[in-house]
Amino acid sequence: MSSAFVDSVLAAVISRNPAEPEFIQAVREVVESLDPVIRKKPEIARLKIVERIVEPERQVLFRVPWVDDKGEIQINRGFRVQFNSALGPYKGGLRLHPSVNLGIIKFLGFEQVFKNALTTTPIGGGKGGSDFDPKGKSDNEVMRFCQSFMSELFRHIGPDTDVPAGDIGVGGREIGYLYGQYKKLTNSFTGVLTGKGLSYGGSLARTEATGYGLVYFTSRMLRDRGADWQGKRVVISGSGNVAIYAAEKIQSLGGKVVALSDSGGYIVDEEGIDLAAVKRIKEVERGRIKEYSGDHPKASYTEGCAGIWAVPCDVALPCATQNELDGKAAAILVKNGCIAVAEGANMPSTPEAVECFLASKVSFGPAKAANAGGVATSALEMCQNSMRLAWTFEEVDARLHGIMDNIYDQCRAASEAYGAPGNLAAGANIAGFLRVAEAMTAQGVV
Ligand code: NDP
Ligand code: 2IT
Repeated sequence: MSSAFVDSVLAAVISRNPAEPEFIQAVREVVESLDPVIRKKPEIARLKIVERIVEPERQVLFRVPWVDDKGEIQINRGFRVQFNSALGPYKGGLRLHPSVNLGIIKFLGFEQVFKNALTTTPIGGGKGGSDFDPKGKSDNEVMRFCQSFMSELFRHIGPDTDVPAGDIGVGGREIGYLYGQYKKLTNSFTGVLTGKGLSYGGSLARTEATGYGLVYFTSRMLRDRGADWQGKRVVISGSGNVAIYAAEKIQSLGGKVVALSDSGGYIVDEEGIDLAAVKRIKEVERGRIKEYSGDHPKASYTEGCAGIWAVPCDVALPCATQNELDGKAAAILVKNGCIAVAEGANMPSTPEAVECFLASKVSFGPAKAANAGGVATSALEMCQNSMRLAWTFEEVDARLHGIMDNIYDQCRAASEAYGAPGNLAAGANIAGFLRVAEAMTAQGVV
């Protein structure tokens, strides 16, 4: 829905942030759903909360020089966008991928603000990363890059200021190197990064949290349709951290994951994906999903990742990257009888795809709600670090489950209170926004 208010906010964002299509897309999606909020609460417009919320509090861009194994000097660009600290220290991941630019980090940081608000844990929103490509690099090259990246980043972060974590291309190995360099430069052992190894302050269940949380959220979507995971055919894009642990939880609940992908292509295994093999290929060998078909002769591999949405399924979970599922793919999913789509990745569905799901009465779980389990568990890691205590896997998982249920309830309640019953995308935007807006209002014009 559009109004003079929405149009004027969007026009200003577009003119101030040209050439940042992903950021504009993310802002448009949120701001358009705020129309009923502005009508009900005129003080939001008077205090210019929306106009303030679309402007990052601080953006840091820096040079990241490092020396490769051949002795050649390489130069990458580093980013940290500290978007909003109304609810707590900036919190959000670091992405290492050649496609990274300021607009992508801003879209991710903007989404993170509302996602983190939905978790109800005390964290603001931020995001960072670099156009460094970890693929094909040696461990030593990755270490030298991470050390150089942290040599600048360390002055901008801190356990009560800004707490980065992982995202695409940043897992346990990278967090370890980043943490080591931070510790050396500051001579302090703090909870400044999350996703740490268990031997130096990490939390049990953080590795699993985004995927498990996504499945807990989707379980609620299915329950509202009188359904569960038993016997469901599931297609998951990606084969990284989020995809693998979503698949693991689905299998334990009786669902059958039949397809996974990476940026090269996708595999289909009608017998159900052998997750131990995927973990070996992806987590241990850092290989390609194509290798799965080598020792699984009944499985097929298809070049190109976009075709995965044509594999018939009951539930689809896009868990790779932004705009990976477009209107055409959405229409095919609907035609094949898909009943639920939940976003493990950030903004994986294009606006046309979201429109198609909503119009076709497919249950749709938006990223900022459905994938919030990762950052929620990061907040639990911060909490354990502050207490200098470590909870059991069961304790962290139970808290995660409770947080995902609570996010689902917030989304549903907001969708009903603001005239879009059952539209969880609108509900997530409104519930997340209201929490940040209340804190910003209380804290004055800062
Ligand atoms: P990983 O790096 O572990 O895995 C990423 C997966 O997505 C890989 O299979 C990768 O394939 C694929 N992929 C990445 N970029 C592209 C692309 N441009 N086209 C096609 N496939 C691509 O990352 P995560 O699993 O951690 O992250 C996946 C998504 O989930 C991202 O959108 C991230 O922002 C989001 N997310 C992550 C959270 C976390 O805690 N890690 C929390 C919440 C959201 P390939 O190896 O070929 O590049
Ligand atoms: O998109 C995300 O929520 C993440 N990459 C996780 C961020 C975090 O701080 O754990």
